[in-house]
Amino acid sequence: MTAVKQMSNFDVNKIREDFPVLTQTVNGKPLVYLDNAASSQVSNLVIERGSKYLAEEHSNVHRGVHYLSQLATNEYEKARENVRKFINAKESKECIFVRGCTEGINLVANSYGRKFINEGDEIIISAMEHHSNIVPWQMIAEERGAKIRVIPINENGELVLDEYENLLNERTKIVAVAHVSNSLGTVNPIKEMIATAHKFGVPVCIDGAQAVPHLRVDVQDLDADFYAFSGHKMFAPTGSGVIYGKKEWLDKMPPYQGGGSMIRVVTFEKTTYAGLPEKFEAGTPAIASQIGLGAAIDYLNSIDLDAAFAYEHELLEYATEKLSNIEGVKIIGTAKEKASVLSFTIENVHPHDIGTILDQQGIAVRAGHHCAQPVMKFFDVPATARASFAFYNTKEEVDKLAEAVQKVIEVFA
Ligand code: C6P
Repeated sequence: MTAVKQMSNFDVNKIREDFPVLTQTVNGKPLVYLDNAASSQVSNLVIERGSKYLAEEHSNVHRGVHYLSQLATNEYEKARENVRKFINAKESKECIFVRGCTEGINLVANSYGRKFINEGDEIIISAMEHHSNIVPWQMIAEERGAKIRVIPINENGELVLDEYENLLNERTKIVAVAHVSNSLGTVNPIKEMIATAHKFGVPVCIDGAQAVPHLRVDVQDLDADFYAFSGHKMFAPTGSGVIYGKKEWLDKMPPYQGGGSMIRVVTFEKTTYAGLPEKFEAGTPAIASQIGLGAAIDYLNSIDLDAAFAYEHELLEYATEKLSNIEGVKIIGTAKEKASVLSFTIENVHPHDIGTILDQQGIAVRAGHHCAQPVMKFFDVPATARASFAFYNTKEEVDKLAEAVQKVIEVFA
């Protein structure tokens, strides 16, 4: 047995007071919420901000001269500015509000794809992508007569970077890759990968859904051309999300959807479009949710975020050690650089049974293919059980997870 390390001094109990959902019991046991990669929980600050908006500010944005509409517009744009600062975009108009990471990637695939991808061109993705970063590219590739090329992974769940370099060529029109894998937890060296693509003049679209809630992200430092993420995985409500795009690209790209708000002049003969970001925000947006995202960022800025991220990483290491020490448990995804996610299988037990038995103990994990079927195929498993951590989780919760996993093994022995 390997010795288990001590945790840092991060005051997790104080942080937990900010998240009311964590105080409940489930199946008669205190809730242990370890499904943060699917959706993380929201703090009181976000709940209160949402209530205030609905009680006092609710109105449509960018449309009215009246007081409430102006108020809602100001708050909505303040949220965008919060996002800009949080990811260090140059301008807030480079941060397009979308429903989530999926919509953000679809926006780039459709808009960039229809303009820049042609017959015989190539799109590079990786073997560890979530379906959201596979299917939109397959759809546009089929429409435009382009080919999908895939960066392979190794047994640890790391990208084979030599192969990546070999895939890049004059036919490559875009690279789309995850910052952090949702099924393996691997943190990819995207800064280096972006620099490599840029040597070929190829833009890169990063799926940041699992990165923004766990790592500092600076889109200018990364030199990312596009960067997509979802609010509901970063302590904000569902329906909020962002696709960041460099202005140089977004200016050249056609609108993704047509409708209200994204136009300058409409006649039956011709329509001209609004500038950024409105060009990409057709129709009434998810105003309350995006304001909630702004509040979630306020919350993250109010805590010692670097300490929180470091603590969460220690928790992942602690959990990895604990589960690795249980006979019959196999960790899927053993990359050197990992964040938040611990996928595992238990010999002769289906992951859905693991999920059900853990739920009986009040422990929420995800069991399934995690919308990453090619990853499951690579590791030759039908599914995995996945514990995913946030900075409000505790060492005691990891202990409960390990005990419950032991119980699963006993039940099925
Ligand atoms: N992963 C999970 O349990 P949306 O659904 O648009 O908010 O996010 C899609 C998405 C894109 N990329 C990655 C890396 C993701 O992890 C996700 C969502 C959830 O792993 C739900 S399948």
